[in-house]
Amino acid sequence: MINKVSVHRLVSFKLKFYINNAEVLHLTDKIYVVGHKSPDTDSVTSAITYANLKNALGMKEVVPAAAGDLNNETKFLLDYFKVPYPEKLTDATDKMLILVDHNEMAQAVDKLKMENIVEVVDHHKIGGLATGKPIFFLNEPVGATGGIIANLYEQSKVPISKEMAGLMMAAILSDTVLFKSPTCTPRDKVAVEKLAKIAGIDPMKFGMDLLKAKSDISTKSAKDILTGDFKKFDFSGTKAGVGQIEVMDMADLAPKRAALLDEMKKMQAAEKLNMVVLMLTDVMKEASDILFVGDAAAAQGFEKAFGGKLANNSIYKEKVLSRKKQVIPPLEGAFKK
Ligand SMILES: [Mn+2]
Repeated sequence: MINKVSVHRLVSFKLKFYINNAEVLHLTDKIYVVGHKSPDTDSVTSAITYANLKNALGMKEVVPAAAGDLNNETKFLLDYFKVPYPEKLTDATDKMLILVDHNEMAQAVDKLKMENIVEVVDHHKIGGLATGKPIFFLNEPVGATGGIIANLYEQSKVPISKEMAGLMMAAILSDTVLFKSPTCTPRDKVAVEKLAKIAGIDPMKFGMDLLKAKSDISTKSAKDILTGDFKKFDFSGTKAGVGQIEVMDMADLAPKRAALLDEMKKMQAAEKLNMVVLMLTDVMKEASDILFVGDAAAAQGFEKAFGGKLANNSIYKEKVLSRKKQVIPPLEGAFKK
């Protein structure tokens, strides 16, 4: 009988076969699980929890990594559960990778070759990946990769430890902004309920602590804020970078606004982008002030995307919290040729 568990075992077996295969013997014997650059909590915890699952399934060569420095929220979380920080991986030369929480090469670790991707577990739009061989590719439209991985534990009949439950729960709370984001699905709420029981934690109370850690910008420079959660996109040839900072009170960001626009201009020039966008998201008011810096054609597309006129380098949008669901799709639509 082929059930989900045996499919998963088969995948693990297949992976082992690839490792033993002569054509990949020159590569490192490790397989890194890694999320996107400018790693957020879901990216980092998905790497840790998925590597832990693989280890439990006997694949000891799988190790977690982070594609950059950890943010304050992730550090708070890992410290709370006394889980060690994963190693930093910024160069994928000759390395085999399992991608979690992203599937676009523009967001992946530098120098990654598509043929060295052995698996993908994600919850984003599919962005142009092409592999030479069949790989395990699991992408579901839910609020966080953490919930997908929790399901994989269940399907594989691997017990979830208190620590791993806490990490996956936090990933869902963080990515869905405490269930407020339109990306949140009923499955995310069910998963948090289950995981919170295992972790022995009040999820909403802990979620507020996570938010506080995330929105603590007191020690952050304008550059830190811009690059802390920044992703690159290609909208029909228009090269864009879209960052986001979530705070509990937008007023905290007002004194840094000029410096942020300055950093965005520098970034646009240095990275040769047509535009740089930064969402200043107030999670309590559930609104975003969307800052824009870019060329004239990009400005036109930006205004079309959000149905407004740029004033003082931004358009303010009520009820906009999600880059993935409320900012990237309209931008993609506006630039479509
Ligand atoms: Mn995510």
